[in-house]
Amino acid sequence: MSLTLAIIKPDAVGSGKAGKILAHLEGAGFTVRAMRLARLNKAQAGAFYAVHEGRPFYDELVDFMMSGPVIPMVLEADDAVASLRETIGATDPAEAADGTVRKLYAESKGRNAIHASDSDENAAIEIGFFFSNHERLGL
Ligand code: IDP
Ligand code: MG
Repeated sequence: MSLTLAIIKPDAVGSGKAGKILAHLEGAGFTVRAMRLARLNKAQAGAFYAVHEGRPFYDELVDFMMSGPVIPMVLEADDAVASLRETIGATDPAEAADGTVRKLYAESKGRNAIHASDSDENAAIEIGFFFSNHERLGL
């Protein structure tokens, strides 16, 4: 078993889809090991997505991620990072496979309902970003 970080993004929380997305993730076999509701400020949203700094969509992405509450969660599964990427689908919902979270619930490439870590290394960093007590939680 391994861990990854998901974030239900402000578009999905704001439109009342968080519960359906959580049920979808549980139905896909993920176990929720930690979860909270957070409100990111500009510095936090900018730091979380620092890898994208300089890209044309960076400012829009930071503004979007601080536009409303988000729900970060630690998910556990076999090969959690790759499994979650498959479960959420492609970045752009127009290109996401049928039955994926983004195909079902995302509005657009920018407002795409959910974040998922892209490597074990980044999962560890991103879990630490939201769950500073993750060692105490046994994660
Ligand atoms: P990912 O979330 O599928 O890993 P990344 O390429 O890491 O996709 O991009 C991070 C986030 O930035 C995306 O989830 C999306 O919200 C936003 N984003 C990426 N590309 C674009 C774009 O071309 N236009 C608008 N927003 C984008
Ligand atoms: Mg990414």
